[in-house]
Amino acid sequence: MSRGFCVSGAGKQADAWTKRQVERSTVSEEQVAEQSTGAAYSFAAMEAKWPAVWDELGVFAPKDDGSRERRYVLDMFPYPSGDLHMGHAEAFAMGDVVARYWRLRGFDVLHPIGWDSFGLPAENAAIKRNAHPAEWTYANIETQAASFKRYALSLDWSRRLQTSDPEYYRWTQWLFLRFYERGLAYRKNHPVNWCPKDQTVLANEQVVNGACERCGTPVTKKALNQWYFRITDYAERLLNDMTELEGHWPERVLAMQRNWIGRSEGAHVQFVVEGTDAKPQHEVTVFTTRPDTLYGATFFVVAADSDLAADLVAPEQAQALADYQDRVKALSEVERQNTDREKTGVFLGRYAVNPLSGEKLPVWAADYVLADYGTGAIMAVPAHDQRDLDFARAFGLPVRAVLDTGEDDPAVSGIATSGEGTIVNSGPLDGLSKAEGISKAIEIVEAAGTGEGTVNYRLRDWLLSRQRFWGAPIPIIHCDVDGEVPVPDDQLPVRLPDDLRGEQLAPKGTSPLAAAEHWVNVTCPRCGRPAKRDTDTMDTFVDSSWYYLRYLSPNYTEGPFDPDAAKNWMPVAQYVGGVEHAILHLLYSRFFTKVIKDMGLIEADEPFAALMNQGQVLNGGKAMSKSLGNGVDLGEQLDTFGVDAVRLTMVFASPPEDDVDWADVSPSGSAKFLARAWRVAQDVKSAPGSDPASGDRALRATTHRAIAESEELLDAHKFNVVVAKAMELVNATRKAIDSGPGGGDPAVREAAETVAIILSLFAPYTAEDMWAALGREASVANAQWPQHDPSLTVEETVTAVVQVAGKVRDRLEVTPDITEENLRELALASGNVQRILDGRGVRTVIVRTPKLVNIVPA
Ligand code: ANZ
Repeated sequence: MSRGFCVSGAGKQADAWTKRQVERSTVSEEQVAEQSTGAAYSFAAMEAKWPAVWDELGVFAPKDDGSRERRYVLDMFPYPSGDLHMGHAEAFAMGDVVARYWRLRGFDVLHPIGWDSFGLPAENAAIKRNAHPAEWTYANIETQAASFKRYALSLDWSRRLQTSDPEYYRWTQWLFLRFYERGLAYRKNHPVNWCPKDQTVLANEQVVNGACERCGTPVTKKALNQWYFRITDYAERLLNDMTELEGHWPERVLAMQRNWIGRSEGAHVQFVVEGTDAKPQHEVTVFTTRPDTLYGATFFVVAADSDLAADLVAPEQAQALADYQDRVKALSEVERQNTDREKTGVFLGRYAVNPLSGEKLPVWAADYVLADYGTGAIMAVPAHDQRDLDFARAFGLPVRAVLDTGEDDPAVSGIATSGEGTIVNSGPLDGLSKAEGISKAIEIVEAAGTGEGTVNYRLRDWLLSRQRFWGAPIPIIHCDVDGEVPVPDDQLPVRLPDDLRGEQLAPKGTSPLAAAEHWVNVTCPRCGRPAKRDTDTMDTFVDSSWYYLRYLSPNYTEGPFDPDAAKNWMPVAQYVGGVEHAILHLLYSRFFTKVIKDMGLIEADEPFAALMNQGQVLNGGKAMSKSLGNGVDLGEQLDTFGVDAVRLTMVFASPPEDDVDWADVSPSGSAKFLARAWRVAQDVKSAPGSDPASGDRALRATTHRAIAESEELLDAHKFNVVVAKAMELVNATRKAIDSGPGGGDPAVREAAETVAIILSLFAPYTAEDMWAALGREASVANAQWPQHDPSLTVEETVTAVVQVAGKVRDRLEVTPDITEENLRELALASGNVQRILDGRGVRTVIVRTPKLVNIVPA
């Protein structure tokens, strides 16, 4: 926040900054000044000049009139914590290449920007500074906006939005109510992940290795009345529609989503637990993916922290269970999830009857069975499930193999077998394969009415309540008479009170909103009696699940977005962002899109047709961090090298998805190259529009090959190689000017214009300045991508004559730079030569590349 360059609305400071930079940047470019006859390359002068021109021309707003094919390019919007950093600089540079390239290719490109501006950091900052979170948030947004503008991204600023604007969260609340009406938002009392430090609940997705994703504090469980979105209703569609994304999203992101949704095919099988008070008898259902192993079940386990354990326990074991439950509760999630941990459990004094074999299995409670997966109860098959085997060995329970896989006996080896094989010891299933056994077992239990085939998902409903202040209030009123009552649409938004600040926002386990009595106490919209507002706010992932739709019509007042605009623009053609959002944000956005489609408001099934994950910016092989002290300040980099050099370095360092190590790159090298390219444009002497056909053919071939290759490389997102092509072209052009046909040759102009157009993707200031030097009107961003002439890009060939014993026997078309070895091989492989040699050996082969081969037979 202390960087000089990004002070918004401070005209004087900005001017002073410009002057300073102009001085600084010209001094650091001696190598340019050397060959310069006129002005020197000055990034600061360009950075001072062009933004106003672009603004005035409105270069980056889409026409949106249907005259061109539309394409929507979107970068994951930033969170306004301080100023932009190197990571932003990389991600946004990549997205901008795509937006700018498509614009040059004649598409109508939408490339908007906004802020994901609700969330905890603002609230924590407000507590520290005795301020309102909005003050910190909006100040940071202005800082970032100024930096983005300096960074010359081709954004349409007119669509800017902030999720913490009442005009935005009004529609977040409106969408919540539509979800509510459809039964997709509901409240239940449930043990939830609780961060004792942040004093708020966390979604499963926000718990990483048992700890709070944000602060690393071990997460505990707490029973609370919470709001959920029923995302599980969409599990199947979220999974199946991924086929549409195949090839357009990184494979690893698709794999992570699939894994998160976690579809398991299997069966529900009912076991009767004998001797409980339940009338007639207690039936407990298990979920198993391996019904073929039913005869191998030797015990039965229920989740220790589920109600089931208490329901089933025999009186004489009740105390043992209670003691065990206390032990489990004291464990952190980290400890619980540790798979190496010794298995613990307690016998409940009951037996469950195997519906297939009639065998009685001891019932245990253990913490390795999770309360909220499947049914919270399992049949344990130690021979074929490692967790069960570990448990069996810990408590001396029997192990019985029922699938002969040829592997070592698990009872002896301690390793459960899981391969293919033949079923044994299993009555009617004997002799079948695993797959046949699964089908047959399901058939049998279905016929007997003791079970059925089923599909289970790992995905849980999305817990969206947060007991924090800086988020969209949940638009529900609680009335003693009418229960949950939605706030009527015409009373939206339910605004946050603006008189809470500082300590009043501190986490207390209940939402700070509960303390704002004037805000909480309302009348019931249905009966008019005194009632209370819901005091939770929404997870900020709700805000970011639909922002891409709001950009389409940011001022629309009839709904969250104009359905016609959505028809025109959705889905997003290229989404760009970090792989850290591979699960949460993308899954939630996909869910929102599907629900909104079901509401009839959009046609797209998926929000993001293509996804690009940019890598990280490292320093010295490590992620930049305060603790390592290896942070690189973006503002300083921009001040020293200029925007274009930093952007070019980001793009040139590696393909977008790879990490960039700032210790290994050379922004000063990029700056030198840009100066060189710029100098080329200054030295062009022919008039704009002069016919390149009359120009130097070799340079034209280089230019047109660069165009053709760049197209392919850009489509494949190999932006770094495109930069290399531009460098080659600059070198060839320099050579043509200095020692070839000279700056007056129309082919030199063609080459220089091509350089400007290609560079406009990575170095917009330099490219615009080159364009102006070439006598072209602003903006190069609106230029047409040049069409390559295929007759110029075909490789030249020469004719090589092949002689056998001095007589010409064949002629081969080869490239002029063919190697001696390759030409020899080609000649010897010739059909004519083979025929003449007719099996005779070869004494010697004389090769004169590229035109002659003489073969002397033995
Ligand atoms: C018997 C069996 C035999 C199993 C076997 C596996 C192998 P996925 O694939 O992840 O869905 N299971 C079911 N519910 C559970 C819970 N709440 N907590 C812990 N484990 C649970 O895993 C399904 C398998 O995990 C189920 O199939 C069950 O063990 C166990 F050779 O049943 B299986």
